Amino acid sequence: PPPVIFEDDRTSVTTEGLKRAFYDHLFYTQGKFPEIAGLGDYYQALAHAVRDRTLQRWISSVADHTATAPKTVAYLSAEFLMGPHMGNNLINLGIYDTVKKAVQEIGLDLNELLRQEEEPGLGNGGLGRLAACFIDSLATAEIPAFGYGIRYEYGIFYQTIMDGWQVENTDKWLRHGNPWEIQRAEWAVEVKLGGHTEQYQDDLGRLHVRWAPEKTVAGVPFDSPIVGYKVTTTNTLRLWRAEATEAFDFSQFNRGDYLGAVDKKVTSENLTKALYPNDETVQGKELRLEQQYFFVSCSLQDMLRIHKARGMEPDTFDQKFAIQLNDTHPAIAVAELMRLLIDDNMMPWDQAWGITTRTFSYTNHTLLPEALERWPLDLFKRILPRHLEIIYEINARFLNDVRIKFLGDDSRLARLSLIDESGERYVRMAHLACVGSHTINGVAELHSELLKQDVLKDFYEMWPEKFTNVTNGVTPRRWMVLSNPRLTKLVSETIGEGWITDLPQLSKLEPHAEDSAFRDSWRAIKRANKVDLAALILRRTGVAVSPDSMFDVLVKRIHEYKRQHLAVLHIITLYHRLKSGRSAYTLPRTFIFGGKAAPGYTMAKLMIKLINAVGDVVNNDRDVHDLLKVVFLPNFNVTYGQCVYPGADLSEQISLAGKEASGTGNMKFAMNGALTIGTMDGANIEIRDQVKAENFFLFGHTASEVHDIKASGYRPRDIYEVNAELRAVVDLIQTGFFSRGDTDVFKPIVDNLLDHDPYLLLADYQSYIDCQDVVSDTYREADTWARMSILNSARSGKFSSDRSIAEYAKNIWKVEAVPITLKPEKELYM
Ligand code: 8GP
Repeated sequence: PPPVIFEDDRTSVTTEGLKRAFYDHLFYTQGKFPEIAGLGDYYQALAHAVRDRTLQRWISSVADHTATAPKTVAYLSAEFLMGPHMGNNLINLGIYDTVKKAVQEIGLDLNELLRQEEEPGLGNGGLGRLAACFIDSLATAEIPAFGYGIRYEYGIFYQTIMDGWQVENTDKWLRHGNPWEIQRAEWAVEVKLGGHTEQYQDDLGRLHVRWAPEKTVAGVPFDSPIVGYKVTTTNTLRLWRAEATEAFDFSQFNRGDYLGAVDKKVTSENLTKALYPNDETVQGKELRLEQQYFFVSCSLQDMLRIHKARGMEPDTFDQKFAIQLNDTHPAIAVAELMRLLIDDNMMPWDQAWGITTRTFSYTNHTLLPEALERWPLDLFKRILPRHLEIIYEINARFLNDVRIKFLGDDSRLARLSLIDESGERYVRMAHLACVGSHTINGVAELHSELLKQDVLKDFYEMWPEKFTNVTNGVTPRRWMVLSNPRLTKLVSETIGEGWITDLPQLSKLEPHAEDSAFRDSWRAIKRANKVDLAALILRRTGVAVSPDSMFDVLVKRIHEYKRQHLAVLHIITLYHRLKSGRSAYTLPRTFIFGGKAAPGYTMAKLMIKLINAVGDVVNNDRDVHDLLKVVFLPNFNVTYGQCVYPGADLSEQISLAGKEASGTGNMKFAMNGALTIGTMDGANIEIRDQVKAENFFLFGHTASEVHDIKASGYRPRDIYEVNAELRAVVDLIQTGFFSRGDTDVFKPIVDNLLDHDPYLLLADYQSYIDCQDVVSDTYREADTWARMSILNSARSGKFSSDRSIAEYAKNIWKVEAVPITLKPEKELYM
C-alpha cells in the first residue's frame, strides 16, 4: 500500500517518514515500482534513505570543521576492511528499531535486506579491519578525522572451496553500485609517475628541482560518511580511484591514435583495480608501489588543499594535521610531503623536515621479516625518481646524526641506512617511516617490546623516546551491538547502555556471574546465537552441526605462524582416541575454521585442504557418532564474523609466541563471551591479565623460551620419536589416511613439521592437548563455564578501540574532541 504521510522534514526518522523515503528512492533512485522491484532494489532504496539521514550530520560536521579548522587526524591506510555499512549506520544513527518497524510495515524483513549488501572487502585481515574500527571510534569520540585509502574495484577475492581446495574468484562488490559513496570529481588531483628530474633557477637565482614525469594519472575521491555513535560528528572516509587524465587522452587523440589513448586510459585505471591479497608477505610488484604512492600523493595534496582553503599556509601544516601511517604501505608519504613542501611550495629543507617529522607517526603491525617492505632501488628510481633523491638527502643527514651519536660504529650505519646495500640495493620503507615519524608504536605490549629488542632495535637505541605502545581494540558498536543484539539487550537491561561507548562499564556485570537466573539467560543467548551460526554453516557447507556441541572456533587468515594445523593435530588426536577406544566418551565438539590463504602461499592452501580432508573423514565416520564435526566456512569475512563471534564457545588463539603482533579477533570473541585457549602471544597476554588466569586456557612456550629452543638447535623429529600419541597422529596423515591412500598430497606439511617446524607445533603439541583436555572437562560443567564466560565479557572493557583511540589522541596526535551542533537542514542548504 502506498504511504500517505508527506512531511516537510526530508530526513525524518519516524516510521512514516522512513517509509515515505523508501518509496521515494524506489521510485526516483531505482526507477522501479513494487511489482517489478526485487530485493536488490529494496536494499538500494533503503540504503539511500539511510544515507540521506547521515547527510545532515555529515554536512554539519564539515561545515563546523571548515569554519573552526580544528587539528585533524588523517589515518592513511592501504586497507579499510569496512564490512557492510547499512547495519552499522542504523546502529550509530540510533534508528535501527524504527527502520526495522518501517520495513516490516512495508512487508519486508530488515535482516533479509541487510543480507543484500555486498560487503566492501577492501582489506586482507587484521590491519585493514583495525583501520575500520579506528575510524568508527574516532567519529564516536568526536575527533575530526579522515580515513584516506584506495577505492579498489576488486577487494579481497571471494573464496570458494572445491574438492577441499581454496579457489579464488574476483570480488565484484561494485556491480550493483555503491549507495554509500559520493564521487567528488571536483576535488580530483593529478599524480605523477616515472620520468626524470631537472634543476632550474628561479627569478632570484635560487636552485630548485622540477619533476618531469613520464605519465600522470588522475585521482578521484569517493567519500563515505563515518557516523559516530549517537553523536552528530560524521567524518569522511575518502578513497581514491585512478583515472586517465584528460591531458593524456587529448595528446594521443590529437595525434590520431585513438585506440592508443584508450589503451593508456585502461592502464591508468588498472592502478586501483585490485587489492593485493597478501597478508604479511610483500609482493615486490611495480603496480603495488604505484598504488601506494598514488593514494599517498592524492591524500597529501588533498590535505594541503583543505589547509589552504581554511586560510592557512603550509608552514602551519603540522599544527593542523596529525598523520598516522598504518604500517609502511603509506610510508612514502614522508618523502612526498617533503617534495610538496620543497618543490611545490619552495620551502627550505630544514623547515620542511621539521614540519614533516612533527606530522607523521608510524604503527608497525608485524614482526615477520617477510612482511618488511623494501623496494629494489632500480624499480623505485624508475617510478619515483624525485623521491629517491629526497630519500638520499634524508639518509645523508640521518646517517650523519648516527655517526655523531655512535662514533666509529660503521656496521650500525649500514644497519640503519634507508638503503639496504648488503646485496642488491633496496629502499627500506620501515626505516623511512621511523626516520620521518615523531612516534613509533607496536599494537600490543609484547609486540612493542619485541620491536625495541629486535626488529627496530637500532632505531630504539637511536631514539628511545620515539617508541611507545598502543594496544589494539575493536569497536563494540559493530562487534557487540550490531553482531549480538540478544546479548546487547541483556547487558543493557542489566547495567544500562553506558557500556556501548565506555566499555569498561561491562565490569558491572561481574556480580551477576553469581546469579543463576542471569547465567541461564546468558546461556540461552549463546545457545540462540549458536543456532544462527549452525544455520549459516548448513547453508554454506551443507554440514549439519549441533548447537548442543561445543563450538570451537578458529577464524583468521591462514598462516603457518597462526598454526591452524596445530588445531588439526588436536582433532586427529581426539579422532584417534575415539577409534582406538581410548576414551569412552568425548565431549561433542564442532570445530569451525574460516579464513583465506594468500593465492601464492602454497603451504597455507595445503593447510586448508588438510582441514577439509580431515573433516571429510571425521564427519562421515559412524564410529565417531557425531561427537566430532569439522567444518570450513568458506569466504570468512566481516559479514560472517558478525555471526561467528557471538556463536563461539571457545576462541582458538594459538599462534607461536612472539609472532602475532596483537590479534583483534581474540578481543571480539572475549567480548561476546567465548573463552580463549591461547599462547602467551600478542594481546592474548593482556586479555589473560584482564580476565584473570583462571578464566583463560593457557598453553605453550613463551616468546623467550621459543628464542632459547631455537638457539639451542631445535629437532622436532626427536619429539615425534618419543611421543606415541603424536606419532600416531602424524602417521595417520603421513600414510594417506585422510587422502585416500595418497601419501604425496600432505607430504610438504609432514616433512616440514618433522624436519624444520619453524613454528614449533611439535614443541607445543603436548601442552596444547593437555590444555584442551582441561577445556573439555570445564565445558562439561555448564555452570562453571557460564560463569567464566560472563567474566570474560565483563572484563574485556580494555579492548574497545575507543580506548586505543583515546591513547593515540592524547599521547601521539594531540587532538581533541570537537562537539558538533546539528544544524537545521534549511540552514545548511541555503
Ligand atoms: C596484523 C597482525 O598480524 C595482527 O596481529 C594485528 O592484530 C593486526 O595487524 C592489527 O594490528 N598485521 C597485518 O594484518 C598485516 O601485517 N597485514 C599485511 C597486509 C600487510
